[in-house]
Amino acid sequence: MSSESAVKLYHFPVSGPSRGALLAARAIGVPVQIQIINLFQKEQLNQDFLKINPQHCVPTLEDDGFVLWESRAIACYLADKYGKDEDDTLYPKDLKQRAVVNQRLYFDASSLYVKIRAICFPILFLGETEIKEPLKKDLNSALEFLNGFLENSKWVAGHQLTIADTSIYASLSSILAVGWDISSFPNIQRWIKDCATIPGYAENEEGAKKFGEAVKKNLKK
Ligand SMILES: N[C@@H](CCC(=O)N[C@@H](CS)C(=O)NCC(=O)O)C(=O)O
Repeated sequence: MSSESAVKLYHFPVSGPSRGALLAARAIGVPVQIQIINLFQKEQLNQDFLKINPQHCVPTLEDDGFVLWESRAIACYLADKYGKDEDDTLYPKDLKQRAVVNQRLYFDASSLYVKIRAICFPILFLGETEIKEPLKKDLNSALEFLNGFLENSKWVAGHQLTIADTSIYASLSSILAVGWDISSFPNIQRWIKDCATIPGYAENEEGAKKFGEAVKKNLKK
């Protein structure tokens, strides 16, 4: 694929969902042309971007005129369209294996990421300066489940890396960069080390670090 025909990703490295889509693209190996939408400067509300995505969120994908947002939908689309046939592991075609990957993706979208956002959004944008106990417990309960998924499994949806790992790792790396204590989740600790082998890992860490710094800056010392 030439760089002119590369898929375009409207992206902000600080955003966990945006990093999730990019990490999936890197794992799949599809060339991506990145256009930064700086959310701290409200660039998502620029008219040009609103014409592409009236919901004004990143990540947003543009592929030969086809526009898609929602990070996990983007990961599924990229894996289906650009995944290599001989490497049917990132988003398996087998019905049951794919169903488990989908289950983990929905777990991230509806539980893990939501609980991370519930902690960080008020600190980043609403003047909150501490992490309240109920929110801590809520996130740790999701982490218990994640730790359980990894009990007898190298990756979150089985013995192969999938787009569930890229999505969940992008979410988790944000809160790890804030300094979350995961010492009581040994399977997660082991999996995090394996995630360092995912293509695009370093790029994800860079964005997560910026996210962590932005949150920590607003936390009461
Ligand atoms: N569920 C969406 C969440 C996307 C989202 O909320 N993106 C945020 C950044 S983390 C955003 O673009 N916010 C700007 C806005 O909504 O105006 C996904 O996974 O892509």
